Amino acid sequence: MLYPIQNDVRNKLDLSGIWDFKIDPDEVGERDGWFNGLAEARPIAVPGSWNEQYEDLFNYTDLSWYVKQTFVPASWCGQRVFIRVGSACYYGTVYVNGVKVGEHEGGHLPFAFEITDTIKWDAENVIAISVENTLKPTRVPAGNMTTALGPFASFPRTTYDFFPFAGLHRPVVLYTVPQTYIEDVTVVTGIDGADGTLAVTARLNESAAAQGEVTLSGGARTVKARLSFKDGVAEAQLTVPNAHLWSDTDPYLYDLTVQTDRDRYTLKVGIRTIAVQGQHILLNGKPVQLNGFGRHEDFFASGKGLNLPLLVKDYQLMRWTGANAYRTSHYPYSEEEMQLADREGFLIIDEIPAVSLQFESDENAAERLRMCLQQIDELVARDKNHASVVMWCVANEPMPSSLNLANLGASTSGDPSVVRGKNFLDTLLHRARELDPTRLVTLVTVMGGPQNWMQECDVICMNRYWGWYVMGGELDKALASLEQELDGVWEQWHKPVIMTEFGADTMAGMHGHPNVMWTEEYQADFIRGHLEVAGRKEYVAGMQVWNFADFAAVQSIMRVGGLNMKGVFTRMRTPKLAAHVLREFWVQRAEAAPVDALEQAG
Ligand code: BDP
Repeated sequence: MLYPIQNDVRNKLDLSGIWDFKIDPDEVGERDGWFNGLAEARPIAVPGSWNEQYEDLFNYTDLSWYVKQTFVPASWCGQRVFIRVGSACYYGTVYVNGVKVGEHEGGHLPFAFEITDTIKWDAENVIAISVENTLKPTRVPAGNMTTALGPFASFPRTTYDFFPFAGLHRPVVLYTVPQTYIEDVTVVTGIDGADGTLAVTARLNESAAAQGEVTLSGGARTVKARLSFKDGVAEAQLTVPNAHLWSDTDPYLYDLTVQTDRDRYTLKVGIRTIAVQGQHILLNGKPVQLNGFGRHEDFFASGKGLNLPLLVKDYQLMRWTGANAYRTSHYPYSEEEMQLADREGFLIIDEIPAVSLQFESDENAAERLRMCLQQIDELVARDKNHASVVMWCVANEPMPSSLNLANLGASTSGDPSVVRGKNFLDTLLHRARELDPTRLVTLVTVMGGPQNWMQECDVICMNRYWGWYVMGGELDKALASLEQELDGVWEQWHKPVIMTEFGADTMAGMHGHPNVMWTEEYQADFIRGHLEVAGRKEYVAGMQVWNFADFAAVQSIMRVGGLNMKGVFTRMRTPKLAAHVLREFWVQRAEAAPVDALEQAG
């Protein structure tokens, strides 16, 4: 799915701004024609979650309506017009001038509907979008599950540890394309000696025959090839002599333009390869470490809404720590963020919203599987051309019913959800691999989870809380257990290992000597200890701290002030002591290293 662009043939109108807003807890809006306008509406910002914009809406996740009036430029008449929503969390229904034009299930991914015939050219158009994020057991991620958690239950009742922010989280735009237009472009890059190769596939919206051209430009060089569309599809191979490769340390991007006689589309392309060999992940044939964070789209007032200044600031702070990678825990991040990752040279593990999947019954599993497959399809369609995206992640901490943190070695045999989960997860991994054989695929495992769920992964990704949820306060013992477990995992799989989560809740400003839990010293020592263990293991291909910054979680006795405080930065982005530890390992030690040890190892 192409990101809407403005050029000489395509137009776009961003409807970000203040919209009218009204909650609809009794679900009368459709019957009463709220899509024509809202009585007694209040203003709300789009993009943004509604929960932090109004205190009385904080815990509200059910149906709400957004309305905006806009003229459409008369000069667009004769072109095809689409409305595109970057993310409606969780279910969005779009109306234009009273006509329902489409609906979409699942947050964090874009969707678009053609509205050419619904537009008024001589008057304002009424755009209405209803959104609801009701927590339901069959949704992905799931909520309102019946569990026996008692006092440990959270409010709202999620199955996951972040606030269920709701609303239009990313821009709503109108855009145009010509009658016959370039609907999709896929670019696969490769390296042949000093040359770069690009296999380009372009698809039109109709199965027409047409002629076109693809051009790659960058620096002083331009490379072109003809595109002969047959049944709406054309393929071309480009070779770039002495290519300037893309990497985390030198994120060079070319401009790739696909052109027909009617349409033109340009995107940024980085030439790079990603692969696994033995214990290493190879970027452009050389071992690379994916060091950084698990993160969240989360901030004061904007909630999960796209917040561009925050995005730029977060990239700067991540770079300051020396990070070169992160995981889009626990859902796809904005397209703007992926573009920035290409430009700034971050290596991304790109994750669908399948957090804390459970497999308690065939019926619920089937419903969730349908949704996860849709999310993989939509994510790959959206992000397949980003150089930064090196790995697809199909689940975070899926768990069997018999999981017992208090007894990690407990046998799960006889638990039908283990077999159900294995089939489910294999299906997801296979789908991702089939859609995109050029990237790595993985899932992220939970402490104590079934070993064989990792079987089909290219890279073993582990979330481990030795020294926090297990052996809290006993760092030496915890780190010994970590080391033992890591070696065991390597022995079993002989695949590169990334620690995708390890972290300790830390109240900024709380200090202690000795370093008791919750102090900045404990978090600093905890992270130092983990990085030291990892530094002794050749097969560890990345350390990703949980979390980059403190973030809004659900209320419970586990979360002070409703925040998960495992950030190395506070929610306001002030560094804790641990941020300096990361800088010491990832910047100072790296700079002090006499030769590139990794390259030598390769
Ligand atoms: C892991 C989850 C993550 C949580 C983290 C924690 O993947 O979403 O926030 O634990 O407890 O299990 O801090």
